[in-house]
Amino acid sequence: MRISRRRFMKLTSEVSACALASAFISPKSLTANEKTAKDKRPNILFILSDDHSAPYLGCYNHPDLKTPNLDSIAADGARFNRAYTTAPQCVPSRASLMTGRSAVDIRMTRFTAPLPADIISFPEILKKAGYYTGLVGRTYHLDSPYYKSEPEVSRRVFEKHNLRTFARRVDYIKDGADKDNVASITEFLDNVPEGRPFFLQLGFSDPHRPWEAKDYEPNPNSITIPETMPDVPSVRTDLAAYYGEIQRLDGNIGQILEIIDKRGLKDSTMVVFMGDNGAALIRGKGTLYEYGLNVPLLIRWPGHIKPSTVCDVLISGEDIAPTFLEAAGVSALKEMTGISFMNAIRGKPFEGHKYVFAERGSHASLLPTDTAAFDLGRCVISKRYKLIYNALWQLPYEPVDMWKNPMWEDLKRRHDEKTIDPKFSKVLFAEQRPMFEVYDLEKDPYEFNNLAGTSEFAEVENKLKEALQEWMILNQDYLPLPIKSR
Ligand SMILES: [Ca+2]
Repeated sequence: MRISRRRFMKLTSEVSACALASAFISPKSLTANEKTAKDKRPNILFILSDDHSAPYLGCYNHPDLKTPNLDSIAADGARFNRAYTTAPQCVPSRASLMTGRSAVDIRMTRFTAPLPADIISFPEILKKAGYYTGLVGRTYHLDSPYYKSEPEVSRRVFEKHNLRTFARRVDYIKDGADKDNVASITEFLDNVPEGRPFFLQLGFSDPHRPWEAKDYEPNPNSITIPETMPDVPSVRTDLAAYYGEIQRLDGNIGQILEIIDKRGLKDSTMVVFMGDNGAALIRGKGTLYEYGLNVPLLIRWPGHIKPSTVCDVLISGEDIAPTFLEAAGVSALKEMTGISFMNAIRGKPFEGHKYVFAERGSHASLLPTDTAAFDLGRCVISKRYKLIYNALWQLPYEPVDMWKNPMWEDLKRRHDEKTIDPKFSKVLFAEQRPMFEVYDLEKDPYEFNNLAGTSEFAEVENKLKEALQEWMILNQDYLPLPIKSR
């Protein structure tokens, strides 16, 4: 059985926060326990999963995934269908989440870069405003992600120049595995000084590869294969393993929500769940396609969001910081290019971005042996269309985090033997990629039909290139601009 992406994301008769101003619930209705104005500032719990594309949750109408806990966040609050990270990889995306700026602007396009000390992150602003702040669980990635396994020379440089900054930026830091998150959040909450609101970023490793949640996997033969992938046994096995990790994640999230609710913090806490970038599936993580950038974004904030709100506005990873700052009653920095989507959350009219942008750079601590390790690309997304600019168009596609992966090896073999649908051979195994790709996301949500260079869509392509040109100039981008001189 196949299912279209459109069906995954289809709006039902649920309320659109963007359209209905009447959906706004006055904060007055929830101030039964009226205290001082300062006390009304919400706690913010920001939960990040690792490598998670938007349709892969029950609440995005996925036909196979059972994710009741995450679905409950959407049911109690809002689900955003078009949230895009600013990069299809952990580090640059998380850097944007933390700073409200593009990874290019803040010099974070090399995966192992530490966030420069002069770049201010929003938790620092919250801390200054009186919040107790913490980073817990899956590493926040921004003191150099693999610091412990970095080569000795890098470690020496980090020490010599004092490049690890996050212990100074927040009150509480604790790296840990997913199984440790309950203990860590408990300790964090115990440490919150009385009378102060908290901000906590809680990271999960699931569903990052390797996929090992065997006990949570559905039967590979019974799952639905999306149109982005050939329906062959190796794909089924791989995808079922991905679903297993998501279903395990959901159980862990349930434990976290239970802690918040049992402590009586439900009404005073804005719970936000988001993927840090898309899934490590083919044409996912590491690419500027939808599966690389379009992530789940769910927000629960009782009394402020009408239950089962669904929102289709374009959201960028850059918008998280200014939105959290507005929720806390603090001004965003002028350097922040993200915009607060608090009006969308509250059901007020909200236009949002005309365009959102993303970049692809180096990956992990790898030498540039293929485009999984090193690729250079930019992308601009409008409400309907997307333009991808492959600066290393001469090189073929190689999926990220899939070295010696049995599924990918199987697809390569099938391509060589010509037993794979040619439409997959074309997009996965071409010797070179196009420099420009343009997709109509409404008609072609799986991005198979490249419209770049066609006369019919020349105006669309030019408009997108102009928007990207402007963004690249303003971000001091080091790549050649997409519109050349005569
Ligand atoms: Ca990630």
